[in-house]
Amino acid sequence: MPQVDAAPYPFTFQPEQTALLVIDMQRDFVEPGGFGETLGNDVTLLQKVIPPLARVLAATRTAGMTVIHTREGHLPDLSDCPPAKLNRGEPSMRIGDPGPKGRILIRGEYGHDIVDDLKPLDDELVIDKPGKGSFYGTDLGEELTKRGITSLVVTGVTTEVCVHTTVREANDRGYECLVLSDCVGSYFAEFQQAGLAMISAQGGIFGWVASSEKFLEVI
Ligand code: TIU
Repeated sequence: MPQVDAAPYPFTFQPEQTALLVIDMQRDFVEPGGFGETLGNDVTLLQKVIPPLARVLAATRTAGMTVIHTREGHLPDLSDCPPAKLNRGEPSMRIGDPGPKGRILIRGEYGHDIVDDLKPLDDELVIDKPGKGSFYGTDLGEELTKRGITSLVVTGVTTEVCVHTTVREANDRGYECLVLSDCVGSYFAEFQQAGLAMISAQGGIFGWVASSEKFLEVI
């Protein structure tokens, strides 16, 4: 079985039972004029994730592994967006407001879609999710079961928000998770560091952490 040099100890996996999960690499989070910027963030900080993630995506496709993408967003009538999420904080624009890349975080809008460099292939599953976790309000669990997937290689944004929530949900559902440190990104350097440390602490309380280089060495 392939073994990745990871913290807190090597991560072993069966490629045919492992999926690459690419979380929320949407224009709304990584480009100006989207949801991330309305929350007051410097979205350019997330763009450094794209080149290593593109390499991992290409390698997992070549290896014939399952690739699954997620997108955070809401229905045009906002019926799946709780008022608590809509009203939280003091955003410069709210979810559903018209922005330069279309309505903020609304399914079907240009800003809601995945960046060109990581565009899903036609046969790759794209999960639309209303929350931070990829399991909440979606059929991700059923889709993984259908495909016989038991391990996840987790990438995407942001480390301490959607990536962490998803890894925690996955743990409680019995999945083994490897998080690729340079393929996840945060608007906050200290949260990136702490978020990754929290995954592998306590003997891998939520899973494993490795660089994309270490993962690419074995697939
Ligand atoms: N704000 C923030 O850091 N993240 C989100 O709102 N969603 C995701 O992380 N995808």
